[in-house]
Amino acid sequence: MAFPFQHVDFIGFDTQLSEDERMVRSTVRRFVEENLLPVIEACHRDARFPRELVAPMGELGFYGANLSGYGCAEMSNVEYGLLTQELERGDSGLRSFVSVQSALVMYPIHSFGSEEQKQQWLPAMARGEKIGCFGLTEPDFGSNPAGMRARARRDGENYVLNGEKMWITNGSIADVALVWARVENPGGEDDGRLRGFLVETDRPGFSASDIHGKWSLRASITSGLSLSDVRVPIANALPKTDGLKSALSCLNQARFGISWGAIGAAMACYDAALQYSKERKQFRGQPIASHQLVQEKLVWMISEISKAQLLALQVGRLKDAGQAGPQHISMAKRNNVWMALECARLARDILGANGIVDDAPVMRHMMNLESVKTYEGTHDIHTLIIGESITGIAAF
Ligand code: TGC
Ligand code: FAD
Repeated sequence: MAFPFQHVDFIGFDTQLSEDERMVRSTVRRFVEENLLPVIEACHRDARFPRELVAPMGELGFYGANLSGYGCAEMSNVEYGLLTQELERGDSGLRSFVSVQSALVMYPIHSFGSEEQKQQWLPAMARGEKIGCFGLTEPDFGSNPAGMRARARRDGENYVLNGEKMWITNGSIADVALVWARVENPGGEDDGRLRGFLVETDRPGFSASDIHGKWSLRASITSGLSLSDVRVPIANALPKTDGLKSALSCLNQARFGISWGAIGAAMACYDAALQYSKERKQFRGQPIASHQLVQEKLVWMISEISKAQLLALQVGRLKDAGQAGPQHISMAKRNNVWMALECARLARDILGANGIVDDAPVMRHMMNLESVKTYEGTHDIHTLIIGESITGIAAF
């Protein structure tokens, strides 16, 4: 079964995009068609991250693409969204790599780092020469990072870090881990506050071990991090972080990219299902697309994809105008990932038995999207974020 991707645009969405925006999309689409799609099913089977794509993506300016200066591409947020859409049409794992590098490590260095930290890390990360990971989640603290146990004890001109981080994308291949920890510095103004630390992964006491047996995001590396008396100079603390709020502001960037990325996964599933339904014949030699029940599924998919595109675009335009709140981004992440997962399930259904093998991309997308639904704030946590925004009552 080969399903060369057909452009998905039912409502003339492209008329809302500028020429530059369409050009970014075509560049990333071509990259994914030529470099990722030929290897992704094998990577997924072998649970291998296609690391050979890291440098080429750097050459094309995919990392930190919506940041300014330091070798970054200075794209708008909508262009950045189209970039993540196209990456995730290939695979959520590649989009995850780019999200973490860009939104969760480069963005905080750019926003909260010293000039020295920016010069040290951003140009090399933009080129893909250095890789970052983001350590917020712990074994006992996922949805509630405020409860974290990781500690950074001030000792003279150093901080000494101890703690465990879990489910960390890129963990074992990272050159630098951005680790969030609560500061112990009696008498200091940062005592008891959360802070971000740049930890070079070759420091004594730091180790990362990969999580195996995943049935989701198999082409992405997910690790546990262990920090045992890891000493970092004071200069490795991000100077401008302001407690948990700063960590959560990084999530806004990543969640925004995911809200577009999910559309890409949904498009891949819809397109495969549409093409298959026109070829596959059952009962009197008729294509299954001729059955009303099959059409209803396809109509649901294209309707939801179209609505998701408009939501992502509006949030992107708000973000470009500096007016996107966390609640807007939560709505886009929550809706679009849910929509994509439903599309993947419907597409799998339309493909029948052929839907369970990796000749078609749908089961892979479905399995990936189960993680995407959970990470960067679960579906239900985003329900509560939006609920708090409209009622003024926190129900976490
Ligand atoms: P809460 O009291 O609500 O907030 C603390 C302070 O932060 C502010 N704030 C935000 N600021 C910026 N952006 C946001 N999204 C913000 N959300 C809250 C808030 O206004 C407050 O400010 P201030 O001035 O009053 O101090 O904090 P809480 O402890 O009650 O938690 C709220 C909650 C549950 C929404 C938050 O903890 C949360 O979002 N939990 C979900 C955790 C999560 O998403 N983890 C993701 C880890 S990284 C990851 O998954 C990477 S996946 C890899 C990939 O992308 O590929
Ligand atoms: P829990 O918080 O234990 O939640 C379990 C269930 O309880 C969910 O259904 C949740 O919605 C529900 N629940 C929890 N609290 C409430 C509540 N108050 N009200 C109603 N329901 C609630 N983290 C990082 O820091 N960096 C990374 O790079 C990273 N990469 C990841 C990659 C993968 C593949 C995965 C799967 C996760 C990754 N994560 C990462 C972790 C991710 O952010 C967490 O898994 C996520 O925040 C949820 O935490 P949890 O898994 O501990 O679930």
